[in-house]
Amino acid sequence: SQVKNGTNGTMTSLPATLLSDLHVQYIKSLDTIVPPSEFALLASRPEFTGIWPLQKKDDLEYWLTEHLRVNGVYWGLTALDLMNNIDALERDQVIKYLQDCQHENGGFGGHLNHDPHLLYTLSAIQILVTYDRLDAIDVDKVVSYVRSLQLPDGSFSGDEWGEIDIRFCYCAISCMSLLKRLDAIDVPRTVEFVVRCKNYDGGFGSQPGSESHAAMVFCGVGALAIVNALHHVDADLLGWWLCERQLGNGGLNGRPQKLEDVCYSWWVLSALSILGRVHWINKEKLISFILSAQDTEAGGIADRPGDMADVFHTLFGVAGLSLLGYPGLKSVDPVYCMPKHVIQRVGLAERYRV
Ligand code: GRG
Ligand code: ZN
Repeated sequence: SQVKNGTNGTMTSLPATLLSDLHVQYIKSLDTIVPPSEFALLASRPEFTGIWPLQKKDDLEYWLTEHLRVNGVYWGLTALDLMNNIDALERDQVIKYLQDCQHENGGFGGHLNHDPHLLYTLSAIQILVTYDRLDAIDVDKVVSYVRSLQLPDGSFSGDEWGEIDIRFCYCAISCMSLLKRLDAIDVPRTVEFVVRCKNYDGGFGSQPGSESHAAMVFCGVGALAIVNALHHVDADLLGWWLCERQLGNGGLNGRPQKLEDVCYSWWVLSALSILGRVHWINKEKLISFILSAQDTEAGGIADRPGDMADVFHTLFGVAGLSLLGYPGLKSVDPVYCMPKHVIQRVGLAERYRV
């Protein structure tokens, strides 16, 4: 461990390595933990499947983020597989939970009895593909759900309420690609909309005319990569904007004048990786920054050193380290944000070229 002056003047110890075992325990600890006194009551509820995924139930945050459960399982499971511990979650319980989250219209809710949305539908498909269990659900229904959300200008709304942004184009394209059903949506029109979100700085915003933001850059570049349309990206211009996201402390921000955050290790680095320009940033400094955001006692990774860890930043920290070639981690696919061995198994690897 390195030793450094903390902001409050005390000496704090910074971890010099990835504490994988601790992070595996942290992710496992988010799964269930129902006290025996509550178990009988919970188990008697019709919606109970034995799993209350990925948040400790006694946290207030559990209830505030209840709509994010299916995403949480995807973040946790992917991080676990990259750390060679996919079996830390109960596969059959997760599959049953997802089945219970699928609606009659084919879409998935973020949790039991929650409305369907593209964000959760993609997470559910990612989990099922990772487990090689698409047979557990009605795939045709998912395809017709996603297809029903496409608008005449090629964009997608996230659900029936009609919020539109580039994230949902990515979700639809990734989802249909994983299901081998890109034929079911209008891909050329989707590409047209994504290209309209591109800015003079080479980046992408959430909608046409919106400021470039690294998470939207991932969505734009990822979507274009999947459908072999990367010729719409100026790799040098965008690569320059992306590498300018690195700050003096090694961390990356999501747009100019903003703070560093571990999740941009994914949004920025995945795009640089797709464009073949990871070497444009200082890898060693970014690795140190990610490692410094680990919780060395309870496990997990936070957005930045000293903040509370969560499963979202744990995935993006681990996935970022994987893109940086950190030892002992499985390779992650920069387009799908899934383990590369899974993307290879389904025959979708190396389809994209800059
Ligand atoms: C398969 C990895 C994967 C994703 C699916 C939903 C999605 C596709 C991508 C978008 C995810 C998203 C919106 C991430 C949030 C990024 C983020 C930290 C936004 C915060 O923005 P601000 O303005 O923070 O609050 P800054 O950093 O700009 O101060
Ligand atoms: Zn973040």
